[in-house]
Amino acid sequence: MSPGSGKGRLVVVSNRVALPRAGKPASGGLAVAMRATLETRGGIWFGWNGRQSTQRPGKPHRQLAQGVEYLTLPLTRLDYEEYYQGFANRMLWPLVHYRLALLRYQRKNHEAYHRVNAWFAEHLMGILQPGDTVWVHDYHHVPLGAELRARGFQGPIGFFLHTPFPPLDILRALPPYKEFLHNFSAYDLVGFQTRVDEHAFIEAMCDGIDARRERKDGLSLAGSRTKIGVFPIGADAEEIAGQAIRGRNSNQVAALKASLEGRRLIIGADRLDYSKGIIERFRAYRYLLSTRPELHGEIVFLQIAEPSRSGVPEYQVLHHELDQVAGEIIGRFARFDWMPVRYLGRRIPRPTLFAFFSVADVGLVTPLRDGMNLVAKEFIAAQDPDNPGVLVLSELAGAADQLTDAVLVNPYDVEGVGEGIAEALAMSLEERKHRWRRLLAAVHGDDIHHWGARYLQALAEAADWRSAGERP
Ligand code: GDG
Repeated sequence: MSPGSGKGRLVVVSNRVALPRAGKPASGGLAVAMRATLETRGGIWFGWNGRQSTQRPGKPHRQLAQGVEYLTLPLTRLDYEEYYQGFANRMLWPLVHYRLALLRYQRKNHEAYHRVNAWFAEHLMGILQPGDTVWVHDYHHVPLGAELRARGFQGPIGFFLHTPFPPLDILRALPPYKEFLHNFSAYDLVGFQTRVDEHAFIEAMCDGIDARRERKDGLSLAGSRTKIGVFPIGADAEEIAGQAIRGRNSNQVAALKASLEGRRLIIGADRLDYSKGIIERFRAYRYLLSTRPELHGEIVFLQIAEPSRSGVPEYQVLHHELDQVAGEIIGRFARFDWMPVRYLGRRIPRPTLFAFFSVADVGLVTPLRDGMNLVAKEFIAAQDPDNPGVLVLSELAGAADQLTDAVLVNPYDVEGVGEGIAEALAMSLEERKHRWRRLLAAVHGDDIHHWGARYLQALAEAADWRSAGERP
């Protein structure tokens, strides 16, 4: 049996594992899709449990649910500080989002990145069996494939990057960028969200470390072959539509509508992250209010921003800036009977979120850079077909490749985003319906379940191609 055709177990590795909790459905599109794939095929989900410990445990914690094995490990305080906060959050995250001014590089953090990935590989080697397929997710684990190969694992290993991949000239800000790039040649398949990311990756591999192109979708380096592909991640469109319909009759939606008193609702929902362009969005809203007095008292902007990575200084600054700009808008425009902005600094339940999306007139998704952005797709999936809202979407989100019928804006152009919101508010019902139908078709075309199946099929083919290249 060739490595690619193995029908063995699937072993998913990601920074955070969505552990099943009794009676609770998986939250988040990726968690739902991974679980569904693992439950059908049988397999293991391996990764960090989100906690810190004083010592490294001897073996991962094991939990079984619906035929899936969840294996998780805590990080030591030092690994958490150096690998997770230091390298993943303060170096790789800003790097892949093109934010050079925010990079913080320290050699000890880079060493910790390799130390943690080597430690994960040690544990995985005790688990993996012939015929297994490994699927590694995201920038936290780029070296994992090479660590597994160095320990003798020969089965298929795929990698998928959820974030953008920056061009070589940006990547070179990472001092050991060559070593970083070399890691990718251990994988059979490297998947990206968009063509732009794929293109940047191929150029970086060829110009940065002399990889050679083979056919149109492959690279070879030092005798090993890696396939490259684009797999735009999707939302669970049907599930979201169902939750939105049920939620439209909920108490929360009734309370929200009553509080709006007939005013139109503009909504945004993001992790509080500088890549999401939230501050710039507030400035755009401020511009809108300052140039269109006729909208005063007529609209409300509801921003939901769940705090994220709050131990990282750059996120604390962001939090402070958001408080400031929201307060300033209220101070300048609010009337005793009208609040132009509502800002919720916490997470709300998914069904409530989708129900709120479904009654909103405008959805604002304006990241400065985003691998995909699932909120954009979820907003479309949640709309009421008889009265759909309008999506204002950053052209710098991966989702803009598929959602071309949204009102596309450049998030750096504060006035342009303000004009985009005005255009969305003025759009006729006929035009809204027309655009929404096309957008919904695009969201269905890249459904999350389809995404997982497509990636794994391509991984099996890539593994066959790689092993064919290894024959004498
Ligand atoms: C990375 C990439 C890529 C948001 N507020 C609440 C809430 N959310 C949910 C959304 C959505 C998820 O969080 C955010 O997904 P994104 O795709 O926007 O972004 P990242 O977390 O940065 O994820 C990104 C993604 O990976 C997948 O490949 O699209 O580009 O950066 O599902 O609905 N959920 C709840 N309450 C909230 O208040 N329950």
